[in-house]
Amino acid sequence: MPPSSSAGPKSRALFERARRLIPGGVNSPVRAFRAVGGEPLFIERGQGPHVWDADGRRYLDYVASWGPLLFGHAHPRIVAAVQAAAARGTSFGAPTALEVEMAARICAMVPSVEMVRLVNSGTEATLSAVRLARAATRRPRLLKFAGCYHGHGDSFLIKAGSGVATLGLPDSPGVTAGTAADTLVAEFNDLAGVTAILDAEAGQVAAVILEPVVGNMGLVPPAPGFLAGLRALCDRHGALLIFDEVMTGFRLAAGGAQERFGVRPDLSTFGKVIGGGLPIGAYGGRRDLMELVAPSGPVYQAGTLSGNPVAVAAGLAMLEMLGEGAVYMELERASQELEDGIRAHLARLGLDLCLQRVGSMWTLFFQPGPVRDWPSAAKSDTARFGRFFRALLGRGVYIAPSQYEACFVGAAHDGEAIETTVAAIGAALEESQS
Ligand code: KE4
Repeated sequence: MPPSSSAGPKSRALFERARRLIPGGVNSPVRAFRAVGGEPLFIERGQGPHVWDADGRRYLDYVASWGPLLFGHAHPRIVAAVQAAAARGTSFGAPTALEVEMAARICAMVPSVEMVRLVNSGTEATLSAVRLARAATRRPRLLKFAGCYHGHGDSFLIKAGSGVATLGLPDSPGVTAGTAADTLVAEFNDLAGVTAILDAEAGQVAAVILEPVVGNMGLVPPAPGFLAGLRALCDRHGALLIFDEVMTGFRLAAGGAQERFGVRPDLSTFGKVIGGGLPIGAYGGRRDLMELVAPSGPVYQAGTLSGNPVAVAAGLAMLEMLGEGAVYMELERASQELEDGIRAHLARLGLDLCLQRVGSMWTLFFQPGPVRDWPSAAKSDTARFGRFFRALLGRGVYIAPSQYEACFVGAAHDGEAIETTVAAIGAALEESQS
């Protein structure tokens, strides 16, 4: 079946049924295609760089499960690891050797992580890291950045990115005024703004949390000196620096964005890649902080399926593959080829659009740019992005269904896939110019 710019009959029927049973018909808002119009594709299977929808249509996939699938869909080594682990039992509620190996790998790959706790999602990782920071500093406030997304924990749903920005929900009902009062918001890349808040809130800020490279307002890199400036400000004010590397971890480098930019946080959060597509999260960092976590310390955090052997087996297979070859060089080469191709079409068509990329994460903003923070990201022409998204889908390329998300190149995107993508983007840009 040829690809289509809109959902086929089987996806539509599934969506109709789903909407009666699941809020909005989806188990996560950003999947609902609300920002790009039309109904979501229901995906039936994936293989390498492709996914097939319920109507049998094939697409080159740049969502990649929102980041985890660095080696594409259904990689044989990950599938085999999952099958073998599941055959030994899916969960024990007891420690297993695999979890120790995973902790050792994370600590070896990310030098700032001296100790780590596995959880089941990025949200669990970030809310646990913030609880730990508040306990360690005995301070109530958290400073985050507009447009950054750290999962759906109450403290984070203040001017958040990702689906919150996509749906235009500035904050979420259900978050109490008290909780919101303890979350301070600065603009990304604005050190002066951070300085002013930390000065005004002297002694009250437990931590500064950020995506060191933002994926959740679209791809926004840190300005030169921004991350190092935050490190110095946190040191001066006795606040902890938390890098939320749920999306960037193990993707932008073996040691994540902190390796790429050479800034050492006190705590880091992870997810996605370390689960190989299965549910997982992790938080870790300085030993003196992590030893405060129960049962070694008083900061409580728990999880029935934390360190689940099947998820950890998939993640270990992923990390093993990351350690074996020049995958990051491969990702950089393919991503650069994609960027060069898109820029050539923008020049050919005389389109003043803003393409931003760090490593294998990229976003084409429908505005001249540059996009440095949420206010600048929010100037994007989201209606035009929606037309582009659908024109691209009709040409068999499936990117993130929101202007405020990153797209992901994977090791399975070979030369042919990149060439096909570049051609489709060129045609979709032409079609959606009006
Ligand atoms: P989860 O709870 O969704 O596993 O992770 C939350 C999270 C935390 N931190 C960062 C930097 C993240 O990107 C995420 C989740 N990312 C979104 C994609 N923008 C997940 C997609 C979704 O919400 O369905």
